[in-house]
Amino acid sequence: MATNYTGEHIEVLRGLEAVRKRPGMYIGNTAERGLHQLVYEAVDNAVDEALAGYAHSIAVILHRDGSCSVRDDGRGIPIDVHAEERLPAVEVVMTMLHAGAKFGKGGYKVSGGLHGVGISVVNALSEWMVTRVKRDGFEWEMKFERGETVTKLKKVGRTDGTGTLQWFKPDPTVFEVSEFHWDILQKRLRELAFLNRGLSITLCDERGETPRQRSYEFDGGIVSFVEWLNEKKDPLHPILSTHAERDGVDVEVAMQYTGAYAEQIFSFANNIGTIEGGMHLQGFRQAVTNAVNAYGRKRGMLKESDGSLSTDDVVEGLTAVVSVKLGEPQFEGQTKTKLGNAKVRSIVAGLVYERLEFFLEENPKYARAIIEKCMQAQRARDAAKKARDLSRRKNALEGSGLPGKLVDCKNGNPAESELFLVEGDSAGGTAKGGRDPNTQAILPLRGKILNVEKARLDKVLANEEIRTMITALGTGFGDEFNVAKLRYHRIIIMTDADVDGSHIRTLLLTFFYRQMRPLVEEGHVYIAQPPLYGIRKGRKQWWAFSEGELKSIVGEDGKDFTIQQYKGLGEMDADQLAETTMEVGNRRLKQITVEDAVEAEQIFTDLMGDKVEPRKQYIFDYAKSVTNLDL
Ligand code: 0RA
Repeated sequence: MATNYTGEHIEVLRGLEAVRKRPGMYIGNTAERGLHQLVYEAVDNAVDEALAGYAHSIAVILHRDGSCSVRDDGRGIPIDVHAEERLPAVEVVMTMLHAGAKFGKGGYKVSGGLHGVGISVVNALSEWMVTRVKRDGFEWEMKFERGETVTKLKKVGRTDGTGTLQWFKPDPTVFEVSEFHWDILQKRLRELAFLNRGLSITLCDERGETPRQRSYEFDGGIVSFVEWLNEKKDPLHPILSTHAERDGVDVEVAMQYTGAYAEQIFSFANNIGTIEGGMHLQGFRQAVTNAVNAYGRKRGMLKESDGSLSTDDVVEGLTAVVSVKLGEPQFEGQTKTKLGNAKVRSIVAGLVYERLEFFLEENPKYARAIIEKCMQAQRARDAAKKARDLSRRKNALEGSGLPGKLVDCKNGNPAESELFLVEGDSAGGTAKGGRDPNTQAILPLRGKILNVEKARLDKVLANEEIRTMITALGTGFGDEFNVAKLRYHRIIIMTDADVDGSHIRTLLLTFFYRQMRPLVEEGHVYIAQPPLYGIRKGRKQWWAFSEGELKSIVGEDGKDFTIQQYKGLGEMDADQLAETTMEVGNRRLKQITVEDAVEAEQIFTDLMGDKVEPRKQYIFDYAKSVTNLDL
């Protein structure tokens, strides 16, 4: 890729007014996601400079005033005057939309954020922004407010170094939230460090009483990623990996089977998590299926009478990272996280088949363990299917009335109907008393039956309560799932704020994600948010949904307030539950996204995994901070 780049290659498209008018068009939304997108945009620019071979470390700092700075040690944004605009290149980059190398010819850019809109969008949506560039012997500085230049480019000192600092404070009149979350940023920065071998990324949070800092640098790249993902599992063999470029597509794959039941395959295109999959993932799955079947047949382990192993069978217990980088990625799908470039499929499939075939031939012992694992998955799947067929026939015989435990709503219109999945019969009773009988249905689920730790997902289906739920939803599940038959457009999980409650929530989310995925993709699944505290003073009453809210209500000393902590739904009466958690208009619901479900799946894997340690750790962490579980 060309690197002889100067300011002149930058194409200028439009001014920034458009961005402030419709921020959602550029960064997705103006809630939590959009706020963090600002950081990603700045970081992506720095990562591109690293991918081009010039930057080696990136430092992200969350400052006490709510601002964020991103520093890199690359070449520094060019400061020479752009011929057409008669402005320094850096000013063009900062104040004009789509000004950047990636849209022009001769640009070096491989990567780009999910929205890939450029740093000028960050500038437009920031109350203020400071850009400092070190290059050509000096440090230069510019300042902006809401995207407008307020201090022209000037020298602020001498330096031998090079690099760029982007320091911005998100505009509170644009964003509904203002706080950056450590967990969210830390996760993405760690991921970027895994995906870009050798790149050092540091996150520092200066906001709390004691600053916290984490640095990520992985010489193993995505091999380290798989190692990390499997830290708590029992691997069946050493990680195998491949890295090659074909036809302009750079492909990296690392994989390892474990004794777990879930598959954990993460795919990326140009550093973006392709949650919806796409051609690279298809190619990978196809190649693994073919290679495992071919080897099993050749060695006589897989007999003619066994049929073929399906893709689902061969990915059970497989942890893998598939990362491709290419010049002009086509992102498709609802959330633009599905890679559409058709040629990528055969490129990935070819490389993975070759590598896996070679590995199996070279390592007969590991190969045997893998084939046995996949055949076991095949047998379990067959057995589950038989059980399903049986229960379906039974249902047909008994007539398909709605389950007796369901307290249905009167309204027959799914678009206006809600189903509350409530933990326990007693909370179910309270919810029944507090509901709007017209639009709100209640289904109590008995907690102990849903013992996540022991429940392999196939077995979950054998569970009476889960089958009741499927009948109530009306959609069927798995291959026969049909979202058009959904009887309630909002499915609201309402559980206690304790370990059992979170187990049930995790199980349900994982189940929806695996067996009824469109429910999650189309935004039908929600989590109810009951208050954590009830507060009284005299005749006044408040509710607090977080520690922060509690503090802001009672102040620092909190004299004369009576504070009641709610641990379970059952501690509220029907009116209280209705007012705080169920009533449209008053309540807060969290809509579950595919990312939330993926996270739940990971927790589920930890909970039911072969190893006891992560389970203990989870319960321990959970006990420490109930409110931190962001599900
Ligand atoms: C265009 C050209 C050159 C560097 C960059 C952009 C650049 C942009 C960012 C954004 C954040 N950090 C960055 N570092 C570099 C190279 C110009 C040259 O020296 O030839």
